[in-house]
Amino acid sequence: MYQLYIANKNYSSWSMRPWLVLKAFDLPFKEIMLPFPAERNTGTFKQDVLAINPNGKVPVLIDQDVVLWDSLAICEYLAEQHPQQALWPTERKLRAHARCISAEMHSGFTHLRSDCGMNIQANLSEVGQRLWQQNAQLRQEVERIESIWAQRPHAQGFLCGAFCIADAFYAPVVMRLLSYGLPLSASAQQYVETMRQHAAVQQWMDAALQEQAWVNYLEPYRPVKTPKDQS
Ligand SMILES: N[C@@H](CCC(=O)N[C@@H](CS)C(=O)NCC(=O)O)C(=O)O
Repeated sequence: MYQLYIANKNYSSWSMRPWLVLKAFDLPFKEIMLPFPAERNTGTFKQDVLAINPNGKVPVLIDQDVVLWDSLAICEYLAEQHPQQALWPTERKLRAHARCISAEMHSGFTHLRSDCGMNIQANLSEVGQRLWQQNAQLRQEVERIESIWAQRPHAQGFLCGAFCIADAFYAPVVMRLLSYGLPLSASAQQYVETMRQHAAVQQWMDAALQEQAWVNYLEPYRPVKTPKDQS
């Protein structure tokens, strides 16, 4: 059985991608959570990940004697191992499109990624409004994401029709857009809803909402909870 090492579901956008692919395609795996430390460079997270992966990051997939890191490499491996399932679309042109938009996500959208870190529990719509007004590059990136989503074959469907790796790559984007309440067209809102209704996405979100951990260096916007706030 595969072993997938991930970090906190609330924060770890890269972990979410292969986890969703494994769940969505019903591929049996054991999940191993290595939580981020509360403060940067503390705790055992880094040494625990380095013990299995020289890159020192999650996600990591272990398949017997094969160790894979990097979400895209993991998803490509899974697609290769399960050719009978359409992890990538079966149609050649659609598959090429799915690969391009996944790679575009993997290597791009730096403003969205750095300014709007994934934080499923948080309602950061006020922060989102401010960022939206101040950051033209963020607006351009969201515009590009909307145009990618608008190319999906059916308004109520996924990026290439049925759920595939490309959707798993855009799932954390959906989480960010929700937390930061960034303005979206009706078509993009429909895609957000389609994603939210996917059983695997729901499972990930539910688990993220249950988490108690507060990772200080991934919380640039929410005020730290004081004992008084919690009472
Ligand atoms: N490109 C990598 C990025 C992996 C990554 O940055 N993972 C984060 C967690 S979401 C991590 O492990 N950060 C810990 C660190 O950098 O020390 C992938 O696709 O898997």
